[in-house]
Amino acid sequence: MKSTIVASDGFLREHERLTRRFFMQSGLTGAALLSMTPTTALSGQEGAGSPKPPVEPGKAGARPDPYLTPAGEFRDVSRGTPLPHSLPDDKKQAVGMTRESWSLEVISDPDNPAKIDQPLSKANGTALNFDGLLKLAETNLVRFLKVMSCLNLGCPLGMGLWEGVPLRDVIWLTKPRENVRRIFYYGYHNDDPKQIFRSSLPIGRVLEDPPGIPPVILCYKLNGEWLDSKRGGPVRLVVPEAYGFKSIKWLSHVVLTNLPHANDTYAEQNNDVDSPMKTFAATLVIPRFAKSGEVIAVSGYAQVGVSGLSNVQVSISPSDAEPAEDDPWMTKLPWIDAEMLPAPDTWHGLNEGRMPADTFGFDAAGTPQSWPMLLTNAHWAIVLPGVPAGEYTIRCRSIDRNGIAQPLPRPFRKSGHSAIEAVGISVAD
Ligand SMILES: Nc1nc2c(c(=O)[nH]1)N[C@H]1C(S)=C(S)[C@@H](COP(=O)(O)O)O[C@H]1N2
Ligand SMILES: [Mo]
Repeated sequence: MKSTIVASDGFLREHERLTRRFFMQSGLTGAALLSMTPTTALSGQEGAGSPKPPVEPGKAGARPDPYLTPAGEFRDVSRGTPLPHSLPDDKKQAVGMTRESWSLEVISDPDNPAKIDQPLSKANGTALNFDGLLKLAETNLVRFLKVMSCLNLGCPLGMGLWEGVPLRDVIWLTKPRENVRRIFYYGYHNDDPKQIFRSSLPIGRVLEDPPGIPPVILCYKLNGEWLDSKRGGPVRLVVPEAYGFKSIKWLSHVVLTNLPHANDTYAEQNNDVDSPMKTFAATLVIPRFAKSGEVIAVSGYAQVGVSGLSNVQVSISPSDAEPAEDDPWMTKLPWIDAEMLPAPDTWHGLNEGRMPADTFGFDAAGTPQSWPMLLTNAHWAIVLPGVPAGEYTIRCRSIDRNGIAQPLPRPFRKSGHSAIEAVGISVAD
């Protein structure tokens, strides 16, 4: 039942820094901290990878510890042969994958036409170019934190500060009149229809934002830098509350359609394409061995989905007393509240470590208005009481802002990961 735990090195470093403070306050000594082994598999394969060596407390905090994932450290799940971001520069220039050559067409769907008066098209010479996009940003720039998470993986791909222009500003430029029920959109796909990777949204979601959720954006910056080719640059769509497949890279076309249903490429692979991000907890640092009667320090992160995060709970129970069959959601385990750790005080990777002004959910001083913040990662830690010798299983779960414990309220795999993670620990005298 052990789920995937994959994190970037940077993510672990930040985690070490946050948890060290907590464990020191809890009276844990350096030796106890030294015995902790991150469970993180860094190979990118489900359940694979060798455990990392123990954390050296002396080193934690000695170097920059990014909470934000540097662009190059995101996990990459892009499709395409060749991968569009691996094309040579002159080819990128020729196909519109550079800031100089990029343009976006916003047109009506010929099969299910939406009535729009002024399509943005290459044929009319009205397609939006990069300068035009930056012009829109002068009056309506949007920045928000979001964890990029793949519906089909058990662990986030990276945490970013995404910056761009609301997609609706560009939709309005086309003067839509009627019969607009959805949009679908895609990016450069080697001019091979078989390689197209398309996603879609109801027009209502583009025009209006649910409370506490930022707009859908045409994104051109990540962590304050131009969005690089690997992350979908020069321009990708970013849908804040959605799994990664809605955030199309190398964006080239937005189509307004009267089609009433989703036509995402991801739907063809048996995915629930209307599923916003779920809340779940996972461990990052957990001992595989412990001494009987001695406390056990465990820490991890939680992805904060659309229902928010109230807290994280951890259980330790004998491995031979597995959860009963009539308790599939494991509600009867001895759950103990963990401590949610504060937001980073320095945003390593951003200019001067500061969150820029006008970032969604932050005040003018660059402090988050609430934490944990929706659609980001939060860190937690706990010191479990000692137990007698034996084999144990440690589990963790999130409790969302509605008070609902993981894996509920949406336990099905094809709507995103939410299975409760289980890690074994041997306790000896
Ligand atoms: N054009 C294009 N956009 C794409 C994809 C793709 O294959 N092609 N993959 C999607 C999926 S499934 C995910 S999870 C995210 C991953 O974003 P990242 O590579 O920035 O982490 O990109 C999405 N956007
Ligand atoms: Mo994905």
